[in-house]
Amino acid sequence: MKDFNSRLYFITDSTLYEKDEFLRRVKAALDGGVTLVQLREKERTTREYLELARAVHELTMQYNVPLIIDDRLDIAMAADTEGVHLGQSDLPIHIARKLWGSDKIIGATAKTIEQATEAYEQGADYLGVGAIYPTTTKVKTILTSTEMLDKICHAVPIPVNAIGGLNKDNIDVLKNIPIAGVCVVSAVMKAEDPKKAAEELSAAMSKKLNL
Ligand code: TZP
Ligand code: MG
Repeated sequence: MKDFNSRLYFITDSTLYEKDEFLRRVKAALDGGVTLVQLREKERTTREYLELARAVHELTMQYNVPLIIDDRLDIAMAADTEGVHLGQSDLPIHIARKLWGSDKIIGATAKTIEQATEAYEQGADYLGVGAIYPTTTKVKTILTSTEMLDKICHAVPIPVNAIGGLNKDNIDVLKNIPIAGVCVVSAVMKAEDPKKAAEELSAAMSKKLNL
């Protein structure tokens, strides 16, 4: 069943921690109320990615929070997660949709109205747009203006999330832009207390963005 809420979308980075500590942090983020989790691995072998996907999926299923796999439809299918997130150099959305069916969550990255419209028309369920601020997370990206984010939100009828350098102290910049939520890596992953970080970010979103 395709039922998801991208309000507080937590994207993981396992590179900084041993496996147990990484899983402990993912669990803490879930305890803190994140509504969607993405496993994002760039360096691991296929086997390692699959193994970690299964371990994280065991956790997310306990919280009824969908798990999205970054970049790799094969891993998402093999681990039977709820979704996959595809960038502009990954498998095209329409092919992933054809391969995986209509029930799964397929997210796309978009930085322009053209990319957003194309992803929507090909069957994407949500969009990630950014980077809004410079980010310390390892990523090949350029900044996207809040004006472009606003235009993309108005151009497509699917949920749009802001991403990139966002935290509880700087989300005001998203005020009055009809985003569905925010995506964060560092703000939760690198926090001393990931549960508290997720709770505080959630509270700031309610207060500052009416989300
Ligand atoms: N895409 C655009 S920015 C980004 C991705 C995956 C990383 C966001 O990480 P952080 O730590 O929340 O800035
Ligand atoms: Mg990706």
